[in-house]
Amino acid sequence: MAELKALLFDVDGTLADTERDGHRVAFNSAFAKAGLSWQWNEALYGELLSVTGGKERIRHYLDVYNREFERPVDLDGFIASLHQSKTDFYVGLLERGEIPMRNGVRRLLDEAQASGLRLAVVTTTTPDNVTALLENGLGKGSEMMFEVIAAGDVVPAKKPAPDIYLWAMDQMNLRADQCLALEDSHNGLRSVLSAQIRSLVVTINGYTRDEDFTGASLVVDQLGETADGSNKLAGEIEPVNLIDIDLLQRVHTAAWSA
Ligand code: XBP
Ligand code: MG
Repeated sequence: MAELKALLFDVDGTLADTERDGHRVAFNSAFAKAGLSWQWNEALYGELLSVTGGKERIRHYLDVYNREFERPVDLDGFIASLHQSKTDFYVGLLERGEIPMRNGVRRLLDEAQASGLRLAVVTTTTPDNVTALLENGLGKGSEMMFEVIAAGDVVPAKKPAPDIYLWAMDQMNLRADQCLALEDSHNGLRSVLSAQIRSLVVTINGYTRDEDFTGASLVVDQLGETADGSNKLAGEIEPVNLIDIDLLQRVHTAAWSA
């Protein structure tokens, strides 16, 4: 049984509830600025989240929901510049402090550091977004807490492909049985499990609560801030009151002795 050495954190939906009031709003601002009449409402955005990656999501929208749009000759360039504008709006939202970190994130990161666990970010979102979220949500320099930030186009195949997790573990010289992942979505779960990581804690959010989390070690509503701040939704582990390092150690042991 390998010892738990590192926690790998997803970003969107896991560190912060960024999608509905963050990314979605930024996409709409970028569309308006470009003179496009596209509007992604909350329900449509929920459907669009089936595709990870902002550029990939715009393309999927054109392929499935807006086939009548007259595509520019350089569609890749058009999507890339629209997406850059979206990133600028999104970073602006974060700089104005509009997206807080989720409950228990700061606490768990502090506990993990104190107990000597190594930390990484593993996400499909753009690196600038990660920097802005961490700096504004956890304070200047907080990025340094993470040994590796695996983000965006560093691998061509985004989640649910395993590539971003494999890339992060390779950078850290770690094996799957030394890592525990924290995710919020089915696509994230598929990426983790395909990378052969068996210890997986899912914290659901509004968009992901009804997704299939078969294969997760533990599904909870949140990491929790106080002693009984976390409620278990699925998983064999007992008892679950708060997601702390002791609990994550138990999750890891159970996952690899099953
Ligand atoms: C979430 C995503 C991202 C964001 C938008 O990924 O799929 O695409 O919605 O970010 P994760 P970008 O949960 O793995 O962090 O527009 O920068 O892609
Ligand atoms: Mg996520």
